[in-house]
Amino acid sequence: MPSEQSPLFYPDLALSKNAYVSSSAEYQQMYKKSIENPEEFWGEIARQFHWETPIDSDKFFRYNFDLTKGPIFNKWLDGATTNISYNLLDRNIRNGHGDKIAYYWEGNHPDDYSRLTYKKLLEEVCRFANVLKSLGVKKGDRVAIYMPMILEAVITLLACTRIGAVHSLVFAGFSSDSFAERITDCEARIIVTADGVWRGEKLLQLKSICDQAMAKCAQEGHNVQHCIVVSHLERVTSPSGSQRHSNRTPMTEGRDIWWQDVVPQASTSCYPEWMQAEDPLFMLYTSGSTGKPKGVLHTTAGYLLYAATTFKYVFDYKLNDVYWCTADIGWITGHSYVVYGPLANAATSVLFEGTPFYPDNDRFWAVIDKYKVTQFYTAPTAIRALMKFGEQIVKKHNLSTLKVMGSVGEPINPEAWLWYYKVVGHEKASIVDTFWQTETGGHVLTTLPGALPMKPGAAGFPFFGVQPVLLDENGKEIKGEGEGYLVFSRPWPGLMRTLYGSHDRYEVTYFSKFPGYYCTGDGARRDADGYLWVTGRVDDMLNVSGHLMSTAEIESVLTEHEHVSEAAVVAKPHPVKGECLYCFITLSEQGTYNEALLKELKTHVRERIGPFAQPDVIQNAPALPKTRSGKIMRRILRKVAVNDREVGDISTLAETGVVEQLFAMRPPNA
Ligand code: 6R9
Repeated sequence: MPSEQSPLFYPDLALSKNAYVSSSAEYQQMYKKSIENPEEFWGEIARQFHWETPIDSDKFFRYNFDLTKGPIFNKWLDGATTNISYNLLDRNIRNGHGDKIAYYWEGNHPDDYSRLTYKKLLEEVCRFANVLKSLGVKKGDRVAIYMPMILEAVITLLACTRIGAVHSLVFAGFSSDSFAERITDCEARIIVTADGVWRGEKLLQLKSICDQAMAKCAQEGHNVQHCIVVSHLERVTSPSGSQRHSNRTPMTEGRDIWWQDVVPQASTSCYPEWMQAEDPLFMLYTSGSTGKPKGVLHTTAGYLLYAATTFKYVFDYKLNDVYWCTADIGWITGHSYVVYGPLANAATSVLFEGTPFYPDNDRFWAVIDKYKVTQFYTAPTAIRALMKFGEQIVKKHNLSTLKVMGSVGEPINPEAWLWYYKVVGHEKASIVDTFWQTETGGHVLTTLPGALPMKPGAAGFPFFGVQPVLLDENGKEIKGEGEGYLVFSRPWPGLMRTLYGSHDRYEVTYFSKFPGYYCTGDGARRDADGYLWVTGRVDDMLNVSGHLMSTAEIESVLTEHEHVSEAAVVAKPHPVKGECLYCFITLSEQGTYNEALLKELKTHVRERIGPFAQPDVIQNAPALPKTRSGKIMRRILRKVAVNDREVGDISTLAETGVVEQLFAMRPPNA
């Protein structure tokens, strides 16, 4: 494990000099203020935004993190009213940024690109807001979204915020089953999607997935009233050349509406709905360790402050910079750092529809070169995948504009960090390894690019207002060097407020393990220099290419198969994906372990959850290692997965012979 012996990498002097925060001392000073005087710290930031009803300083923030003292709550700027789209668009236009580019859109095919200014974005947002209104969408209603990386996706999110509707975006890589479950859970009556999208050379028929999802919802008694469909395929270039794809998806009369039939004629002005600071802004599902997804709910004022402030300081964004986050808008990174954070800072961003590998493996570098990107934000899994193609392909492009490069989604291994730093960033750009979660709304641990030296693999230090604590199993604080559960002892504005429709589950999941603390579910160690190293999940969660999923959700899908009586899933380290799924299945008497069964199971997981969840290995396990109380010992399964016979103490197992049997039965390709 890397440690305090790791080399320190200092920020480039010129970058440091011009940065918002230029030194460790300056960071310490600001951090201290944010902890000791949050009203003043966040109040100064809040004053840069528009409040229709002013902030009541008596209600600046309130919280309870201790279940023994009553319900858990966390409120910021209660009583103030505002509208997010107004702050992101109208306010920036009033400040003279109307003609500034909000997004450069870069299509899957390099021939397809466009751009949108702040002024035009506001017009489009108003148009679509008016369409939603005309379909009866009101403040507080949920709108489910299943969209690719196109400008209409951003427009849809902001149109919801314009009228106070709560958006619930589902990553367009989830299966129809997963989408249906999420539509029903949030009771959305309106869906927004596109007919389809090219991802590399693959065509994804998004609207047919929505059709299947809507049919499933109907079976559950939930009827979707309208599905608005962007006609996208016929305006883009297909991989086979310039011919357009005009195979239009079937539309259900009375329910389905083409975006292009209703949006262009709608009015370009729409008065914003003034929202209470604590009114819901959006929900976003994340995997829960019981298997049922959790609808993480973020509210208005606090989220705005936090997304805006983290974006500004962590990427050190200046007005002429061009910023690019490669995350899909279906994930929290896309919400906070493709949409809300950048727009709150009047930033110019790249919105990229494609993949790093199309038309060639240098697409990321080509796009950075094309738009002269200054801040680039991606995931370790992408870096590891691109490292394989060597340095030459990177060097073909001019990447000298890069100042800050971010990493997110999982711990970054030092090897990938060094490659990113040396080959992509020319040892000049600072790396920010941002640790955070869907639940935290924005970055909570990172270094600031001009202020603090970096250590490859360490997330670093808390962002302003964030107070991390390491606890041991008994809840005792580990001060100084050491490793433990990563928890937070006080709220910051962007921390989620509840799980949609299930405040009990919210309290139990995040606040019951250690009274008084928000529990991340990750472990971390603090080194002698105070750097925090996130070591990964301590609960039953898996992180495959930055996609978080629970063992329980995969296991329950595997056991849906009539011949699988029991399943246990563990993470196995993977050179590109970070982790991959290693599954153990116990078959029923009728079942036979063969190629056909493995194929069926893999397809089933893809269909029920999504392609990203496909198992890499499925091993036959006549029995699973269990304690006498029947608890599966995943610790042992993780050893089997990596073929490490140092399994440690197995005396608590009901049957010790199981372990040897599992090692003997490892599939040859595992
Ligand atoms: C933003 C996002 C959250 C989980 C989190 C942790 C892992 C994210 C990380 C990281 C180490 C980093 N994670 N960033 N681990 N270093 N820089 O990814 O949200 O999808 O909710 O995942 O991802 O395990 O708990 P989300």
